[in-house]
Amino acid sequence: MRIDIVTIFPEFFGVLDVSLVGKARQSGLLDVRVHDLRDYTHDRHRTVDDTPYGGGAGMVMKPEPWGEALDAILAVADQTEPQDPGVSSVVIVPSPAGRPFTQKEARDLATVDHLVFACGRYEGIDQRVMDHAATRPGVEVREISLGDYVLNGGEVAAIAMIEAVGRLVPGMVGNPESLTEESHEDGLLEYPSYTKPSAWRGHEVPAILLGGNHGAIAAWRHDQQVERTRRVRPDLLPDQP
Ligand code: JEE
Repeated sequence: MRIDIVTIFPEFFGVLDVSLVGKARQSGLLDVRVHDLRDYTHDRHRTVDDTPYGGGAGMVMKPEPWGEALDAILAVADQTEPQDPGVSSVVIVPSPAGRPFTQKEARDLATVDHLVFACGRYEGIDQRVMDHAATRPGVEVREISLGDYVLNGGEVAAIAMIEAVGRLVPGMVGNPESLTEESHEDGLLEYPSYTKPSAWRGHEVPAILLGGNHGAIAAWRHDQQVERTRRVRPDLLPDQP
């Protein structure tokens, strides 16, 4: 999978050299490239923002640098076979006004060959950038929100999305069994986990887990899942009051 990231803060993405995503990059499974939006400006001050039409607070990202950056990055996608009608690139625009990012979205994005993350700052990106990109053959644009809270830009959201997608890319994870388990998800929160020692600072591991009765352990774990879900995420259970 190829991932291009456009941002005015390329240094945020240093974290992608680390851990699972870092290993996938070393193995060649993930090809991640970070682009500085200011490299696509032409003025002395490398300006990327301007005042909003219609007034209002803050600044908006100018369309021209974004247009040139996406022209360069999507030129690769344009070269794919004309008789291939499918989507070759998905442009993801992190936005507080996007549809919510979910595990389902992550699973879908993990099947795409080319992802482009367009990370905005200020009050966001001129809407015509997204509208124009969506007119390109083979390109789909998705405005996606990491969650219902306000960040200062799209970078942190993009990093979270790349980690969630990256671990699902086929051939990538160190532990395929943990992913099989996730795909059989029942929509409940996880049960609590314990490891050695069996007693620590006066807290005991639940006795059922030490007994080796695998049927009883499975039933206890399921019970814990239901109880925890009712307590902290009742919205996940069917038949809401
Ligand atoms: C991308 C700029 C900052 C702050 C106006 C008006 C928004 C933009 N889950 C998520 N939260 N925030 C983002 C996100 C934030 C971004 C950009 C993503 C680019 N910003 C910004 C304030 C506002 N506010 C009232 O409603 C809330 C706009 C994000 C994701 N993904």
